[in-house]
Amino acid sequence: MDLNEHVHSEYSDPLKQKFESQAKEVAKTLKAVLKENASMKMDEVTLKQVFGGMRGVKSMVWETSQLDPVDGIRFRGYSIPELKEKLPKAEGDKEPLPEGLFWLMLVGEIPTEEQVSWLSKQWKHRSNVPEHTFKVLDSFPAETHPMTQLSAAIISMQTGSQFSRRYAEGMNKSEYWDPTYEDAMNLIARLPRVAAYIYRRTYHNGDHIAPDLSLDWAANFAHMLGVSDKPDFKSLMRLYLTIHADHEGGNASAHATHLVGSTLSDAYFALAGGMSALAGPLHGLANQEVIKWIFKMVDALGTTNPTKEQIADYVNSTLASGQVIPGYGHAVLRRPDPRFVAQKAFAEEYIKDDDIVNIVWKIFEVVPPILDSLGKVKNPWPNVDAHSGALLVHFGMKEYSFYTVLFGVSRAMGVLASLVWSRALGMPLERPKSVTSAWVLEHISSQKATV
Ligand code: CMX
Repeated sequence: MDLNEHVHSEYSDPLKQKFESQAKEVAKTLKAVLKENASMKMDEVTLKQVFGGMRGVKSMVWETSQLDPVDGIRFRGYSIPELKEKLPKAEGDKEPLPEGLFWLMLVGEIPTEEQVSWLSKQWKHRSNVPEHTFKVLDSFPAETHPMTQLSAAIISMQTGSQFSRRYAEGMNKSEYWDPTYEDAMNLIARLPRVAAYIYRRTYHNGDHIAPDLSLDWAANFAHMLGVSDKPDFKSLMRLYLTIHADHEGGNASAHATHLVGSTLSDAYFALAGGMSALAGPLHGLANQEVIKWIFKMVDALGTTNPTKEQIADYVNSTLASGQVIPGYGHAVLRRPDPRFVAQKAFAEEYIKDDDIVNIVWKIFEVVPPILDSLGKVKNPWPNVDAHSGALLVHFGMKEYSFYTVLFGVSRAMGVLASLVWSRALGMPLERPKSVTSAWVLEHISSQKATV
């Protein structure tokens, strides 16, 4: 038995109890509904969708959040402005505590201050990272991309998976959700320490900063990163880690976690799969690409105060060289991303006259009409990644290759809360049907012949 397990077995767990009673109810209802309506059509799939990355095909259940193309993300029905208003906050801060969002995603209720403080303490108790994980990280060359290090660190902690151990011991199916919950809680608790370790070894000569267990989850992470002593940086981390947590189930990191988890791989394997998806430039890596692109623009133009005309020329040259404008466009959204809007509001409140923030705001005016004029981009508006880098640079974190790790620490909360739900609802192995292109051509001819 590891130390963490010993510590939390002595605590009664109100979140787990609440989840269990809710999940049992939901599972019972869904079983009956499914039996009665099994053949009801949920969607029709077109050829364009088959070749077009399955956009919009309704084919999975994801309890923790839902995305509307116009209104944006809602976590258990709550928009980001509502979360900012209703979730418990640290003393003297206006930003929500991510612990509160995890509670909400898992059981669908806005937690009380006491419940959030209980969860904060739980994660502290569970935050001990195994020694071999640090050894695995230390074995990587310093220039290894931080997302490679993050995935490896997550996989290295799989040695402590309670799900895998209990499965090997012959656990009953009805219990799968329980060790998945334990694995999820342990993983989320440890990620800030792991991520901060990656940051300090990669960019600060391994000069590590010990955790401060008097702080909440996000503030302790900010502390261990050692980027800025300003309380506003802790506020930013609380907001950042809240808004990046979940974006319904079809996005690549969520879907990858879900797919891997559906094989009854444990939460460590599943999250590492999700993080590998997040590491792609069309998804989470876009946050580093945005700031890299802005830095290159500043260099090329020779000014940190470019005019809108200069920015437009730079945007056009990026497009002409066959590259996308990072931070713009989205597979589902059709309006400025509310996560972009929340970060802009943060900058308006906390940051005055910052060159890179000002550039981000000018880009926001310049890029949408240009993308619109291409006539093919479905959403010319900024997504979450368009703003986050500028806020981090403001507080002194210029090492943009680390940014996707921050996204990953947050995303773990949503995808792991959903994994616990998938196990509780007995979701089966995911196994859609594929066809060859020859089959598609034949199918088209036979369909036409019957008309
Ligand atoms: N710059 C230039 N062209 C873009 C574009 C952008 N920001 N966004 C879309 N397009 C292009 C696509 O490349 C595609 O062109 P082709 O037909 O020549 O291949 C066309 O517009 C249609 O694409 P779409 O249907 O509007 O967008 P998709 O659903 O296929 O892709 C996304 C969505 C996010 C991958 C795309 O908008 C993009 O590449 N954006 C830049 C990268 C980015 O910011 N990713 C982060 C998304 C948020 C996240 O997951 O973190």
